[in-house]
Amino acid sequence: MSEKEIKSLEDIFDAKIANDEKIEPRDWMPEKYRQTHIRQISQHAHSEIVGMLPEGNWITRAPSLRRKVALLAKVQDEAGHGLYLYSACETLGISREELYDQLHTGKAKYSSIFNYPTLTWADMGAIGWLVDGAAIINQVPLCNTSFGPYARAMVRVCKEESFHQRQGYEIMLTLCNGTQEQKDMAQDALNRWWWPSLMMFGPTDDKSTHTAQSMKWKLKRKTNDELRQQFVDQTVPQADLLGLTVPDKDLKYNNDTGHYEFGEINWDEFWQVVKGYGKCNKERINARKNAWNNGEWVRNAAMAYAEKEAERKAKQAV
Ligand code: FAQ
Repeated sequence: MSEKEIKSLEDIFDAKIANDEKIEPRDWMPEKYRQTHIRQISQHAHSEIVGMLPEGNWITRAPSLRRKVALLAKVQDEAGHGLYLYSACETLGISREELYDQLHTGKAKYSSIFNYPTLTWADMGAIGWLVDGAAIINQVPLCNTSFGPYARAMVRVCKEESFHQRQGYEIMLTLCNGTQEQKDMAQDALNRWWWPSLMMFGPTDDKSTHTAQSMKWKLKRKTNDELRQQFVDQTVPQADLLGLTVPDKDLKYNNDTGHYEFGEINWDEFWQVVKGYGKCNKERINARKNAWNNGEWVRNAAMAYAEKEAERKAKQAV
């Protein structure tokens, strides 16, 4: 392709971004745009399926049939989110096998939050309330992201995340209206999940490597710090309503700005977890690798069936 032809494709691409039109898989796009999307969408997909593990751990121990059904449905939803996202990612020209390989070999990241253990039933409440709450705040703007398949996947994901957030908050509410022991359990879960939830939004804007370019491409519609602030502003009043204390001695409402100011995040802890040294990193990756290896016969059987069906249809067509 001549330089002139590339320039004209770039102009069409830039005009689409400027006019808030969607970029679709068959459209020309800069190679860096494609790679950045593969990185973010695949990391998002991996987070969804690794994110099934901490809660899956509690399905057999849910305290009632009602709680079990809701938790089971939620964990299944996360698998569905992974599927929409892997499919969206595949439209960018990368195969599902390559994507899984990147997860299993540590080449691709997944959200830091899923490397923390789930120690009590209250953690199911805290995850729904805080982790899914943070996920919604991060993902609602992504419904308007510039790449069509990602934006469309996010619409359904967000609807389901909203149910997840409510089921978590309802668990917290029940515990907080229960015995002192139950309320203590809820407080302990908040103490352990609060700071990791703030870390989910990623490094501060001045340390974020991708935000500036991703904002220009309208992949990201809000910065990490903007979303984190929105989460704190929305969640602190919810903690007040539960009668719980947010574990941050520096937290205070600023009447002038209309926002909560909060304490320093432990970024050393964040980077340690991202680099693989969190409490559960090894366990999570091993669980995913085992699922992949144990599922080999299912994939083979499905492929063999698909091949036989194709052969049968080809014969019929003759
Ligand atoms: N964990 O330059 P930035 C869910 C990495 S919700 C690990 O700011 P970017 C629902 C980042 O990849 C959770 N790594 O990066 C659910 C980059 O490294 P790289 C998933 C992190 O992409 C609930 C480096 O740091 N949600 O799963 C994290 O512009 C309950 C520099 O960072 C999404 O993925 C982190 N927290 O902004 C499921 C949403 N933060 O790639 C089950 C879509 C940053 O250069 C149960 N993703 N890093 O090696 C995004 O919005 C963005 O990718 C951000 C990061 C905001 C996460």
